[in-house]
Amino acid sequence: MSNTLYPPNAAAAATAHVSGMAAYEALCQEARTDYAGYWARQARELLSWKKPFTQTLNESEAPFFKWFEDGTLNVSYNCLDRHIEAGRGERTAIIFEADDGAVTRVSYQELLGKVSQLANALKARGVKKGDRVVIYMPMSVEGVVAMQACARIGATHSVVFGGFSAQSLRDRIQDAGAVLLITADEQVRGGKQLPLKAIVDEALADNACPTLREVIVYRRTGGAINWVAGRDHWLHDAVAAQSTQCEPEWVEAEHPLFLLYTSGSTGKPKGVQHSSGGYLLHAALTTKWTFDLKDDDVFWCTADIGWVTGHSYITYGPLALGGTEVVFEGVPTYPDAGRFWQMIEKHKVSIFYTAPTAIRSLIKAAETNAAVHPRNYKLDSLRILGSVGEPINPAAWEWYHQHVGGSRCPIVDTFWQTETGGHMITPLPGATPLVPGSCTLPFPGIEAAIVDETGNDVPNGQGGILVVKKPWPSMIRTIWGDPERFKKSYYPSELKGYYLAGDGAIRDEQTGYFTITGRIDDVLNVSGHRMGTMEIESALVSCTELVAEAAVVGRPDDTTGEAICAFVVLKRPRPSGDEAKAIAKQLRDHVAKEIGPIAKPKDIRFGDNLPKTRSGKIMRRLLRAVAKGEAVTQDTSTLENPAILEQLGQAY
Ligand code: 6R9
Repeated sequence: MSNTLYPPNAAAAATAHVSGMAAYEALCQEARTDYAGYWARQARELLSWKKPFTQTLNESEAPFFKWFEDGTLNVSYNCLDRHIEAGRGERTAIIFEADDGAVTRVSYQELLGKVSQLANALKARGVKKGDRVVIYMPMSVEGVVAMQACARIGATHSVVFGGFSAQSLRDRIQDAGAVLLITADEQVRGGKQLPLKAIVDEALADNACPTLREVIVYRRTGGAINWVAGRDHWLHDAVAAQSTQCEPEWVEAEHPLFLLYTSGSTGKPKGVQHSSGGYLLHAALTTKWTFDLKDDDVFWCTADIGWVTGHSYITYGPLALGGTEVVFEGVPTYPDAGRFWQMIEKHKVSIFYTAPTAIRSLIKAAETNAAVHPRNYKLDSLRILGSVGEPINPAAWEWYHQHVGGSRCPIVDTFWQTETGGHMITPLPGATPLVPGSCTLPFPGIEAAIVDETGNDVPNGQGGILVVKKPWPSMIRTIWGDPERFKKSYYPSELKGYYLAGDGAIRDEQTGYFTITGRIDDVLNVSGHRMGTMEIESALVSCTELVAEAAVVGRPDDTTGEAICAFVVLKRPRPSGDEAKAIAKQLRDHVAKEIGPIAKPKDIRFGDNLPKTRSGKIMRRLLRAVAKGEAVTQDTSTLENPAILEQLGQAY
């Protein structure tokens, strides 16, 4: 954390939804005084309920908390119909920019028509409230429509990121017990056409997913694909005869809106289950306060809908508020690394939300190619910048602030997780003085704290475990099909009933500001993507013809935040030189096939065995030092075979 303090711009702060620290404090105070009352007020003011709730929070089955339990609503009604009923149907909901730069604008009225047609098509195919639908789509209007259509009929969606492999997709379809899948023929990224349908075919091969009845395919490129008659249907055919009206399914507030699989400390990804009412409330409230979204804003969140950020800040939050947002199909570096800046200029984006890893790679690009430096673009439409997914280092923060934000835009460094549904610790742009590298203070109503292993508060200035002391509306409800794992992972008995985030943090002695110090479990954060070390280890050892044993750790990386480093013992003699390179490539390809390209280890190191204690435990701390290229200062006297340290020094 740096020491520079950036107070909010007074003129801009004056008109903010939360204007000034006193207003922030007052909200926090309201929540402290009457916790349930505070959240009930927000839920009544921000959401439209079919049947108003009378019970705000039910803690009787803690940690399975229930919010707004006896109320009913529909998420898609809240995101679409109510804006049209208020006479705002002609407003642009989505400005879609394709990989090749083609732009499509979709109004709220048009979006509702598309969502209703697909919702009707799903119903016609027998999809019912509570059924699970997997969405494996490119960044597209149709991807958002697919999610909203599920919400409209009360089907629970589970979006799988388009970069995941057939194996990962299959695991998720099976775990969710999905009945239908929505995909595209191909996706287009960086000028390349990449398969989606072919991966779906592979995932479904050999009747691997018996619950899945049908596949709906959006024609994005028209590329050649395989077709299973009876199972596969074109999206345009499925919706052609459907009405643009569809009565929303009014669901209970606790009805599962979606499952989203994420990595934990064990090998198997977990299906994080979110609610309808509580989730939507926080997605909307954080979009309003953290981004200060107003009618004349153009909001752009660069995340993919396959991650939670795309759920809360593309599909749900901005639409719940009737905002106008950019949805982008492509990548930040195509046709060149000026793409983001060019798009901000073109669409007059006023709120821009991206990940530190993107910023760091664009800094690098601008350093080597002056033509893609943000100073070449007209970025004066910007008024607020955001960061998410990993800690933003002060140097990247300063560059983002100066060169993208013209030293006038506050940066909201938003700390949150798939499990939290929305922002937990974040500055509010019209209130909070900023410190580069710190996510500053909890969102009003979020009781974040730092404790020791027994759940006792630690003083400011002393690091500890990040917890949330009280339940909040958008929290994870359970892990799909595994309530025990939910309790064990997030509410371990020694933590006094606090939610365990899995991150370490420290609060500044003077300001009380939070800085996240990184995961305290075996989860890595590579380019803002969460991955379990065990997940990658299982993928490596599943290459049974080659691998005897594998251990995976993270090491710091200038661009991606963390990089994956794998230590591998082969079933054959330890290779070196070109042979080692070839085997390393084979292993990377294997991991890409098992999980997806994002999980490919950057470094692979081969040893005759792994460093273990005499009791057989892999010495991970030592491996982390080796991965960093640090001298091993740790006591290695308990090492069974000290000679391997030298072998592991070589990375391929
Ligand atoms: C939204 C999202 C969650 C993990 C989280 C933490 C890291 C996210 C951060 C941050 C520091 C921030 N993280 N935002 N660390 N500062 N502003 O990223 O969800 O994919 O579940 O990852 O990401 O380690 O625990 P998810």
